[in-house]
Amino acid sequence: MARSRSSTSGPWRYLNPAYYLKRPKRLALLFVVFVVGTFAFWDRQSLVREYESEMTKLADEVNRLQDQLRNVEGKPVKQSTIQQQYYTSDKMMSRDAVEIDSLSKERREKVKEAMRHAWNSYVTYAWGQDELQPQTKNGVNSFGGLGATLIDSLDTLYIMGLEDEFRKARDWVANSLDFNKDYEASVFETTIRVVGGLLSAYDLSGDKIFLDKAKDIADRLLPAWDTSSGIPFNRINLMHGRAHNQGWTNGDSILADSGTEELEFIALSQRTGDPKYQEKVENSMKQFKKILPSDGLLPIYINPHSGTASYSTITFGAMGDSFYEYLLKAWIQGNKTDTVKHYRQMWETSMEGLLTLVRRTTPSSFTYICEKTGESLHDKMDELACFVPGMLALGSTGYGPEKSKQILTLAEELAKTCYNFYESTPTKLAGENYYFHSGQDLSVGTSWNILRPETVESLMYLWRFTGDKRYQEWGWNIFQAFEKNSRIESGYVGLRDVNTGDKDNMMQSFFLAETLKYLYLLFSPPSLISFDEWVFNTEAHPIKIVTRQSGTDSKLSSNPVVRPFGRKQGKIGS
Ligand code: DMJ
Repeated sequence: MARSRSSTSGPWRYLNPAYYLKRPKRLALLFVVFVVGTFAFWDRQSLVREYESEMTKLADEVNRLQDQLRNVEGKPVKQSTIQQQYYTSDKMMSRDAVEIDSLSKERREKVKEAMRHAWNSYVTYAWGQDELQPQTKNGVNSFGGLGATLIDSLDTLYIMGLEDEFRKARDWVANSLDFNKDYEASVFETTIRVVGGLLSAYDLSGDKIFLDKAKDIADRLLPAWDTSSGIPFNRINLMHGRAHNQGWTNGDSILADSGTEELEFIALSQRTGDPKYQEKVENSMKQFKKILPSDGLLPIYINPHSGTASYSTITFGAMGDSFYEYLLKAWIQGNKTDTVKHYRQMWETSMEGLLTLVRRTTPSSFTYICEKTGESLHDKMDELACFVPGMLALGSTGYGPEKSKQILTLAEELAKTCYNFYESTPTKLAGENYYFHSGQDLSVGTSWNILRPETVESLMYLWRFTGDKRYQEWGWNIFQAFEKNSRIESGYVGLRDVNTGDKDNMMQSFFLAETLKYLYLLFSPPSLISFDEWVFNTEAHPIKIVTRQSGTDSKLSSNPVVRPFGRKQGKIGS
């Protein structure tokens, strides 16, 4: 008689508990296999985790030792090989491997979601145009139609691991980006957003299309430097190459507009092997060095023909700010060698000048930076000047211990003031500038908020340099205020008035380039875009540090191209 097919016959019998109850030896064997298997799996997982955390610890240790060495020798040292490997391996962006606490993880996911919302809104309503007007759901070409938001967003998408979005943007750059526009572009805005954004995308991804495009636009900007002093004009026609200054400056060039191109143009020379970009910006820097007063503070208007300063205001806010930022960062970009030490010296001179502008409010003793015209100080500070705490923290490490402490303390005090610019308004978003009247601490002047990044930028630096979680809390509060007041169904808008919450109709490209990127980094491990290997341009585009030495600098044209990464293109994620 044929045996009936049941669960006790064939391969199914092994699943029947009764089978094992009758065969205790097999049950024991099964148990042993299960235990050994589980142990092997668990052991492998914990080995991987241990390996990753050991790598992080080793990287930190190497950095610490390098710092010590730097202090002992007073010299820059080579990049950490371990850090280098971490970033150059194909697993470069699997950085979640580095532990961050679960709260930070949760918060940075929220920031990433905000980026997704801003980006998708731009894609839906303003694709390929410069900026999105979220209320009216249309794009505007505020920079000549160069896809400013798209280019400004490339590296943020990459760092956050928004792979599909990055690839789509990359294809637009490859197939549709056209710089041949009959448009009077701002040399400064085009450099920091477009050249900077493209170079950063190149340094991160290794995709040559970004470098080719950066070269194309930089070539169109270059004639702006053809002045008798070497200090550039601030506007140029992208199609015809005619450069000029706008009427309202009386023919003068603006300090920040003329002295915030070093990072991008030096990086371009390093990566293309063509020295002409670096030569232009370093030539104008020579002129700035010549006219730098003993307190290192230059007024905001400079005559491009004579190369001298016109009588005007000194400020770390609008029109002055990033000139000082780039003195420090050009030194860091060159890896702090003798070839670039004059940048550091100029920066230190300017910081002595800055100290003379520092005052405290009454009654609460908030520290702020005054503006100055002639010999008169004005008790006014722009939110734009809130990049200073971050810059001071970044520069503090180059001083001896005592001075370093003084500078870092000042950075912390100023960051507190900047945070209070936010905390003190009904919407918890900062106004554009503040006045400090005796007995009244701070009061908002121009009351709009256009999604600016400077305060969260400084919080990110301070958190990295001090490890104080208070800066993460402050950043989180600011992020929540943006979510509450600025987020609408079709993007993010600024406020016309931080007192009433009345909304404007513009999603500035720097919100995606800077504000959201710095917030994301505030909740990420410091090894993500580490300060040992990267320097942020003034639009928050990370540029790879490449050591500069006089010999290699002068041979740039015959040198092979400096490729920041040896790794394969295309692996992205966070
Ligand atoms: C950005 O374009 C840059 O950060 C620039 O240096 C200053 N202004 C905006 C952000 O506020």
